[in-house]
Amino acid sequence: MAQTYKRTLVTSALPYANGPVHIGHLAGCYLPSDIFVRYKRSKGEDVLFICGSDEHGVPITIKAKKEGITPQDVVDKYHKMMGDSFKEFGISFDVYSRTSSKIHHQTASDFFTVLYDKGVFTEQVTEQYYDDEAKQFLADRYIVGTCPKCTNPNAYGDQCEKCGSTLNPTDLIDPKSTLSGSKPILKETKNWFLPLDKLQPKIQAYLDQHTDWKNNVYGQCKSWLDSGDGLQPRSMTRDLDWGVPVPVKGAEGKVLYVWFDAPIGYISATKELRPNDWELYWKDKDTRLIHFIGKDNIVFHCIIFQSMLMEHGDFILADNVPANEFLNLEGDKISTSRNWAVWLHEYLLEFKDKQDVLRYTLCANAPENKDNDFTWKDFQAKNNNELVAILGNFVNRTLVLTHKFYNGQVPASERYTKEDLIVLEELAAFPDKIAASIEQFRFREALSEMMNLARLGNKYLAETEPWKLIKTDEERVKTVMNIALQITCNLAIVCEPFIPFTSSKLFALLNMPTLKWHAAKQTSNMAAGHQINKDELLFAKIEDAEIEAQVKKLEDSKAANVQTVIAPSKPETSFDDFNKMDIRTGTILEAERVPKTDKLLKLKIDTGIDQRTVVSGIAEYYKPEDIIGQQVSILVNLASRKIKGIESQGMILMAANSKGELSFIVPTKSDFNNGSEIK
Ligand code: B3M
Ligand code: ZN
Repeated sequence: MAQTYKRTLVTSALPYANGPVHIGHLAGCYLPSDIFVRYKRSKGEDVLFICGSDEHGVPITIKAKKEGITPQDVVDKYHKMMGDSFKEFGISFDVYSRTSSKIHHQTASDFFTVLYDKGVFTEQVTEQYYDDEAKQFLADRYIVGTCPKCTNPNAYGDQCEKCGSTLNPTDLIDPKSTLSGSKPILKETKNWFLPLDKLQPKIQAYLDQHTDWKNNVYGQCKSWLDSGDGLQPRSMTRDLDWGVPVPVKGAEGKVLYVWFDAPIGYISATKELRPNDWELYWKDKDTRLIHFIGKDNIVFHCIIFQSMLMEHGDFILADNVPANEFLNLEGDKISTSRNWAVWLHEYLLEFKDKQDVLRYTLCANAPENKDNDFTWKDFQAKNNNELVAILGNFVNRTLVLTHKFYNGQVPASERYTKEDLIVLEELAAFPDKIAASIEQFRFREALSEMMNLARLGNKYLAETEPWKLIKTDEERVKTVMNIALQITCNLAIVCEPFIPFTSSKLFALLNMPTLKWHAAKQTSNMAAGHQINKDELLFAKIEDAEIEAQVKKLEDSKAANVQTVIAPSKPETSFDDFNKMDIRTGTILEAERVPKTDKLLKLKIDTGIDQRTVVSGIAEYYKPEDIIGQQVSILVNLASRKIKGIESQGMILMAANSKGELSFIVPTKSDFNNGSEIK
């Protein structure tokens, strides 16, 4: 609501430290929050920008299990990796903390204790799913099943990612353990619940004060409150061993629910950053708290975390929670497991010093109100047709002409024409226009206004044609070039939140100190006589080959992910039946195609027992000349039979994958002579 604040605390969702950052994360919340904060700093406002790694929860332990390392190893690796790539990409967090830190454990633990002592939680013994093979309760992502709301068959125990519903494991239809794949059993356990049902009226009242939130956010919250039975109690503790221990007697072996501790991470990180005055940012009503998140985090931030803050009592509540929708990649949902993503650390290596091209493209295509798509073709077009052709072109022409006409010294403006005055007036109006869009979290609109300023510059040069005019009216050209330089300087100011690397390069080219936002309302920042530096191109064209290489990389990962179909198992067999088979190692001595067939090879095999002929259907995968000397496994006591008129005595054993490809099965150690038994 319209209120003036003394300071702003901006948080950006704490990413799980279980994998690297990809463009979906960036577009979802990190880039918009960075733009917002950079703009606030440029305005000279008191703002803190908080983030860190979310290091608890089942996503971490699942990853650790998969890689055969400890959860701590997982979070150490990805915390560093994510922190480094955010930094290199220019995401200007004031602090990038982590929830495994001591200060966080203490803060989260204390927070729980306050709510516990106030009697906020309801203590309940309930039946929860338990994996009897893995000897573990199945919380959150340890359990999957069919979503009762939208029938997505891969909903997690805490959330359906398809329809966004928050779930409890017992809501799932046909649940399965992701640890063993088995059907879980129910087992009693005690947990502490946040009674969201009882808190609903308070949450309702809070949301009623925030009808100004983005439609997608407000709408999702409303639908939670208005749905069927309204909000349901939610357990804030888990029977797991990775997380913040529940600080209550009788809760040994339990940890805080990751969505209880993670948002408290914003508070811990602020404490770490400002040990002496962090409370100002969390407890003073003159502070404006804003959470930037992705759409799958809406309910946790807008409802659960705000309820926690309300019940605690010492803290301010969020004034806004701008959430973006999802970014797709080349028309397909970004997926870590299918490697369908553009990974930030790879981008930074492959597109050295081109952070701003990605920042620009992601902002121009931000999924602000609906899901949106990133394509490499569009990335190239945004660079070549906008950054190079509009912004780069204007700046370059201005700098080159200044050197050519005045040896790089800013000329004095002489007399303004009516057209000049209009341009100057428009120039001075840009910062407020851009600011208004940023303040409303409309970053795409703000970015396109910024580019309109470069367009204005191009149009002005095209109309005044200083390169021609210099021959007939030198005095007039001085004014024109002075104005073009003022536009360039103001561009350096207003582009900073979006493309900060370009902004510093521009200030350096102009030989100017970094100017703040308010200066962009002036039209005389570049003083007459000021010497600028030698011109340099701001952006380089991106060639087709670079884009094709990226598209190919994605196609390769698609090919590598063709769903493997596992054949169902055959009916049981007895040991005696298996034992009747005599399988030996052998070596192919000769191989030739069986005439008039595509698949068959006639092989001569040394089995150790004898040398014999076998007809084998492997011709599509192996050329005769390549397999002479190849070791094989052969079933030697198979009744012989005639194939295409050839007596085949035995069968070569092959592994066959779901693509129908074949591979020999051989001992992996070298000294297994022909005739060794396989059993
Ligand atoms: N780690 C979810 C996510 O990465 C979660 C956000 C926590 S914000 C407090 O999508
Ligand atoms: Zn669903």
